[in-house]
Amino acid sequence: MERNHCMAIDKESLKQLALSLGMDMCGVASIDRFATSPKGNHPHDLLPGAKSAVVVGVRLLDGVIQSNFRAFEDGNRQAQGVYGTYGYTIIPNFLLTYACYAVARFIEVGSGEVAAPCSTGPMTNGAQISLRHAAVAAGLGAFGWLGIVLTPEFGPRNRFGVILTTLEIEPDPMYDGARLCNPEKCGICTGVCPSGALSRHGEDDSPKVVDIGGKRFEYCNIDWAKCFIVEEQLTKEHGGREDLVTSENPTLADIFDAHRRSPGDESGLQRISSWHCGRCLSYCPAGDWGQKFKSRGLSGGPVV
Ligand code: B12
Ligand code: SF4
Ligand code: SF4
Repeated sequence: MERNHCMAIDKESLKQLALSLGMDMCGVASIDRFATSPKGNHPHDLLPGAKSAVVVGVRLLDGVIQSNFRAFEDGNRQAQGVYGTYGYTIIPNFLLTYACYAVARFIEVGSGEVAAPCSTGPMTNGAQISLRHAAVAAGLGAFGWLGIVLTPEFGPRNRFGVILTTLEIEPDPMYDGARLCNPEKCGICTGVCPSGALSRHGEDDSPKVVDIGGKRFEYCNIDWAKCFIVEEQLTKEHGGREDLVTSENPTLADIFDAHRRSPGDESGLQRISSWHCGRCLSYCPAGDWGQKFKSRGLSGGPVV
């Protein structure tokens, strides 16, 4: 088959392709917006000469998020499997993976430039780039105190995928809308976290401060080991069958040791499923949470 390597890529067609594949958003960042990336996590560490990062995103359905409330508020633990499947492991992870591949293929076939789709999450082989920093760089939203990206429509209830390319695509503007998070007044994410993984605003003298495209963002300090314990049910207190972690102040080494000793899960696609929490994401009020969940009687509100 004859290859057409000379056509120019129309950005709108690229975005339409992403939307037609089940994406809810798509934005483009120029690589200069990653100037402050730590060594090893810069787009050029994955694709030397990359000029643009295309970021696609899917929202999580309200019906999927509310299954978490059935688990957290009604004690219906089976209900959370809906979130595991449709909000985490399978959809949206595979939707993003397919969309990243299709967008990369569209760029390569249409322009002759190189396009590298990145891993999107569980079961897709490693993490090459920070998807959350890329989503901010592409103008899709801004960091919330909880450490992930808020969009005006869906708050943190989104997932992202990234395609790096040597093709120069006109970047979208960075998010410049209304402030989405006010941690001085809110703090719900910190309050609902069952393991205290998220630092409290004002009580922590070193929040993470990042500069992306000349804009300053701030988010909490996250203790990843504490998050893993709940997400993966590594203790009885957090729903596990045994205490795979016993330390009061666990380190990531304790977590990896627990992974080695874990017998693994009997259902689902992950050997150790990591979708058992998501309280910070589920209860964050950004993205019309009150109207979507509280006023419909789907949640009684966060228990802080
Ligand atoms: C593994 C993983 C987890 C693990 C552990 C995370 C860890 N860091 O050890 C666990 C299971 C605990 C976890 C938890 C959650 N996760 Co998670 N996770 C990931 C995953 C797949 C890889 C993380 C990683 O290693 N990234 C690579 C490193 C390099 O990125 P980083 O940690 O963000 O970068 C750090 C530095 O290198 C530097 N940096 C890197 N690049 C750049 C660039 C610039 C410009 C700057 C300034 C700095 C910088 O800054 C960071 C701070 O140290 C990412 C997807 C991804 N590839 O990022 C999702 C991801 C971050 N998770 C996501 C989500 C939703 C969650 C949960 C809510 C899970 C849930 N149940 O729903 C919680 C959130 C907890 C919280 N409040 O943050 C989403 C966030 C979406 C969003 N709205 O922003 C992501 C982006 C997946 C996706 N496909 O969308 N997660
Ligand atoms: S996912 Fe759960 S354990 Fe992890 S930071 Fe959010 S609330 Fe805390
Ligand atoms: S729960 Fe509140 S403080 Fe936390 S990220 Fe959402 S809006 Fe910000």
